[in-house]
Amino acid sequence: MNDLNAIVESAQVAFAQAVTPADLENAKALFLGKSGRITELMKGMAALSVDEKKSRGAAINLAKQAIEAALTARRQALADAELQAQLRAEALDVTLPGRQRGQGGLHPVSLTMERIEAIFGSMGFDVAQGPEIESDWFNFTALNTPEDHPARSMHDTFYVEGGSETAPNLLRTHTSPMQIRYAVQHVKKYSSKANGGEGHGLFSGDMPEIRVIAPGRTYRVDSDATHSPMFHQCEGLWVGENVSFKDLKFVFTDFCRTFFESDDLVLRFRPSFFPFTEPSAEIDIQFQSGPLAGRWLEVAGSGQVHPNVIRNMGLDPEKYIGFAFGMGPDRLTMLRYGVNDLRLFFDGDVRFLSQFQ
Ligand code: 2NM
Repeated sequence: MNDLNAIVESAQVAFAQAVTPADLENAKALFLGKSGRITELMKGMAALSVDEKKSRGAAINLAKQAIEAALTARRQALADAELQAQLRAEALDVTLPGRQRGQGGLHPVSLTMERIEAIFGSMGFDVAQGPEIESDWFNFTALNTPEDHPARSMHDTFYVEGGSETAPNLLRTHTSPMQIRYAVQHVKKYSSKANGGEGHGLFSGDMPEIRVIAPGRTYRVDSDATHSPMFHQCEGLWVGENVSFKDLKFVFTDFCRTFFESDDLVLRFRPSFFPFTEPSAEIDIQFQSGPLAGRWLEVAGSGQVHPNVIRNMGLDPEKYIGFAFGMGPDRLTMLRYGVNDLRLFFDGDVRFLSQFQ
């Protein structure tokens, strides 16, 4: 019987040394396979007597059962170990915070535009938007800009293919053409024979005042640290029967103090020239506190709308008068947030842009 015990023991050792299921099946073949140790012993019984077969057979069967039991136990142990390894590998830390979805936000210049629209909106100004590809008429002629004005040259203005008397042929260099479009629509809406013109085709009847701002993209042939070929503008227009420079001063002072959240901010109107206004003035502001205190900063151009422009709106300049102004939201954004390079606004770098959320 010692031989059988020795076989069982060596099977247990072989099974214990198997570290993978394949190892284990190979070890099993050595003992229980077709030419394994146990099978060989069975074959060796052929020469034995009937009695000897009985006792020897029973002993071999016991050994075989012991080996099968060891095999089953080892199979289970390897399967358990594999499951444990898999569970460890696939472990989830359910206490980790989830990954947040990136939140988008408005561009700093868009934030400024919205701010400008909200402030002027609260003062009763409408917001008008229109074409960026304009005709020569709306961009220059209607705005009293002479044929030989340098702004019309190809060094300053982007011209596009085609173009005729009525067709668009350039990228607007300011948003004032939209002021003309808006005013013409406004005048058409209120003019009728009942309260209409005087024979010269110009409207001198009753109408609500024109109060509008035109924010949007504008284009000029210019590119350096402080000029971008595409930039933003917001122009304002207030036309009525009794609108004066003092209204412009009041409205723009109120706007600047609200926009910059600075109640003691001071304005200065400096004489200037624009073809579409007469008289004209640059508007400078001065902060009384903060990093920019004491310096005069130019923020807008302005003036009383030229009678020729009033006429091109379809209005009688003997009756109607108004003021207009134009400012650069890109520059206002730089001042408000302390940004020193205009190009940062147009690079699209999220590390810069995300700071405004
Ligand atoms: C400026 C400066 C001064 C302006 C004039 C007009 C219009 F349509 F009434 F003629 N819109 N905007 C204007 C006046 C714009 O920008 C520096």
